[in-house]
Amino acid sequence: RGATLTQGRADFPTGFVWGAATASYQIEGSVHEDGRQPSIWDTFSRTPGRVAGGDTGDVACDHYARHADDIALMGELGLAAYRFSVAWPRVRPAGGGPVNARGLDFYDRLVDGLLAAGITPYATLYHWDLPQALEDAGGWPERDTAHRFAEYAADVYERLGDRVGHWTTLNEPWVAAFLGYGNGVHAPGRTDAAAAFRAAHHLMLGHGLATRALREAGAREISLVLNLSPVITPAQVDDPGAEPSEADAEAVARIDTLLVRQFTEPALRGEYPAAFLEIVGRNGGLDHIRDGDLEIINQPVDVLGINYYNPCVVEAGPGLAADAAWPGSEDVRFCPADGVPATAMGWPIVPTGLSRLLVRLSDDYPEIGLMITENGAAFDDVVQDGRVHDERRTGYLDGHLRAVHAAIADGADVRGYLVWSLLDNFEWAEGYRRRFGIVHVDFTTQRRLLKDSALWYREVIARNGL
Ligand code: PNW
Repeated sequence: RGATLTQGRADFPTGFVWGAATASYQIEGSVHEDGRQPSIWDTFSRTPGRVAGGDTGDVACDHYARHADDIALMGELGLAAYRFSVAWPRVRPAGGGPVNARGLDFYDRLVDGLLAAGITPYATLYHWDLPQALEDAGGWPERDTAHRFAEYAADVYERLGDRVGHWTTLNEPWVAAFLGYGNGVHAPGRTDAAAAFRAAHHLMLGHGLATRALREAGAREISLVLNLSPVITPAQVDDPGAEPSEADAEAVARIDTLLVRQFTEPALRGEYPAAFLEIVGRNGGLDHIRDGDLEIINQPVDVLGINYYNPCVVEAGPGLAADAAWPGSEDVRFCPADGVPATAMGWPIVPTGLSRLLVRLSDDYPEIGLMITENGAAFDDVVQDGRVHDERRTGYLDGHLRAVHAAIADGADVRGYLVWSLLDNFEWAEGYRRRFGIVHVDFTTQRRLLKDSALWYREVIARNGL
């Protein structure tokens, strides 16, 4: 089965879900409003040198105050679905401790507004804004954080569960653990491989505990969202069928184990790969993985959410010994993808990587539904006479939708596609200089402007295809 990408018309299945995604700290602003307390991203972004330009999420897209206008914008685009995240530090400002009803009121208004506009809400419970109080108590490397997460998840479900049917526990536990605690590029900025492995396990334990709590409370659909990339060799960028050498195949398998199977195997099969346990054993030990944890992590979930931006290109050879995002991979070299264009993030544009990934996941985990919960690109957009001619973004989205279409034709059960992102926003360590939106935001005036890619996406949605 070799997914090939087509041009011309491509009709998507009836009921395919079209939408867009955002995350709380990246768009809301109003960080002191209605009882919210700091998250690790408030602390991190206020620490000089951590975020490009010294940017913070203090104002961001001012979505907290402007959500009604933003919902109107979504209506104009014809979105069927909107994926947002709930800010834990609004709901339980101290992490544990009392529930802050005023924080939940905001999501109440948001959900009611979405439903009134005919847009289905997809709620994510953790998109990286851990309450600072919990980090002060040790953060995700501490087991208690997983229990606090499940309590908070139950609070949110209790308030919104009568109107929200689609729930995601975690967004990208790999990034939260290995950029947050491994290489320190993200909050809380710690650099400790052992802490990163502990964080990853406790994130997954939190996923399992929260899934169990939500299910018992009656949640209809529960998903886990992972940042997944096919891991390929340089030769496979151009020729997906190229045979890797034995040494390269070993490098590929190692990175795949750390990026993909570290999460999919416990969540969907109830076990950690042996090769993974061996790496953890050499990086701080296995004591934090207790009997019974894997049963908790392996709760049935309905959908696997996939955030895809680019493939991971590696070969055997002296690698990034200094980068604690990849413990145990000092003999793996991360390679540029030569000969293909890149986005403003420097991420190579390889749409066939998405079809390869989707077909592989549906081969390995045939029982789980798939959803593209993020896909998109940053480019250096310019406003010209009231327009943003972002044809490269449109090209990126078109190419990746063709990859989704090809994977569906190959039998992958892909149920929907959510663009990252609805709005230009706070792009984590990159601040506001990287624009992923299909809607342009002027961060001085807060004016929104539909980019050409948004106008194009509106047409795609209207005709359910390309
Ligand atoms: C995802 N990496 O982040 C997040 O879910 C979004 O919040 C974010 O804005 C978007 O993708 C674009 O970056 C990632 O270094 C950040 O591998 C970094 C990586 C992957 C995903």
